[in-house]
Amino acid sequence: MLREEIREHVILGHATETETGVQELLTAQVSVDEIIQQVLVPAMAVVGEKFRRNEIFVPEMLIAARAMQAGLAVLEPLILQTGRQYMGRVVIGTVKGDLHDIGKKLVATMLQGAGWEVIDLGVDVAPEKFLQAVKEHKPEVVGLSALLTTTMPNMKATIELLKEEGVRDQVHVMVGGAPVTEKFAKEVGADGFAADAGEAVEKCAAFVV
Ligand code: B12
Repeated sequence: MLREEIREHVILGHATETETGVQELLTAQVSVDEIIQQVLVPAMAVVGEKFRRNEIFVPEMLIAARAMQAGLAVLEPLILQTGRQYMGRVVIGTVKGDLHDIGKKLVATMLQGAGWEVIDLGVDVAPEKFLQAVKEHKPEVVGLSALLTTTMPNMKATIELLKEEGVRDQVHVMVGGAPVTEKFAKEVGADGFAADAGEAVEKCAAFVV
C-alpha cells in the first residue's frame, strides 16, 4: 500500500486498512519514526483541517482517531523494544477539560521505549490529581498535554498548584500539544516544551544527565 493510500485510510477512519498498511510499511523496512512522522501524523493534520472547514464533524474525527490509534498500536511493541537504561520516572496526563490523548500516549510510549518509567494519569486530569501523583510517585518529570486553546490555562493552574503546595521545585515540568508553544511554556512557568514525541524524549533526557 502506498503511503498516500494509508494516509487516506486514516483520514476516512478505516482502522483495519490502516493497520494493514502500517504492517506493510514495516515489512518494507520503513522506520517507525518515518511511519509516524510522514504517514500517521500528517493524516491527523488533514483531519483537523477538514474539521476546521466544517467538511467533517466530531463523529468522523473520532473514527479517524481510532484508525490512527490502530496504526500506532502496530508500532507500539517496536517502540517499547529499545531496552535502554533506566532514566527515571515521568507522570503524564492531559489537563482538565481535555479528552485528546493520542499525542500524549505517543509521548508516553516513546519515553517508555527510551527507558523512562511512565505513570499515565489519562485525560481530563485535574490539577489536584497531578499534585497527588507528584507527592505519591516523586517523578523527575511531569508532562502536561493540551490540545484545546480553552484548556491551555489548566496547564498554568496545575503548575501554580504545584508551587502553592511546595513541590514545584522537586520536578521538571514539560508541556506540549498542538496549540502549545515555547513562548507559552515560558509564560506559564514550565521548564520545557516539545513539539513532538522525539523532542520530548530528548528534552526529558537533558533534565537528568
Ligand atoms: C483526533 C481529534 C479529536 C478526537 C480525540 C480522540 C483522542 N482519543 O485523542 C475527538 C473526536 C475526541 C476530538 C474532540 C474534540 N476536538 Co479535537 N482534534 C483531533 C485532531 C484531529 C487530531 C489530534 C491528534 O491526535 N493529533 C495527532 C497527535 C500525534 O498529535 P498531537 O496531539 O499534537 O501530539 C504531538 C505533539 O503535540 C506533542 N505532545 C502532545 N502532548 C504532549 C505532552 C507533552 C508533555 C509533550 C512534551 C509533548 C506533547 O507530541 C505529540 C506526538 O508527536 C485535532 C487536529 C490537530 N491539528 O491537532 C483536533 C482539534 C485539537 N480538536 C478540536 C476541537 C475543537 C475539538 C472539540 C471541542 C470538538 C467538539 N466540538 O466537540 C472536542 C473537544 C473534546 C474535549 N473536551 O477534549 C480543535 C481545537 C481548536 C482549538 N483552537 O482549541 C482541533 C485543532 C481541530 C480544529 N482544527 O479545529 N478531537
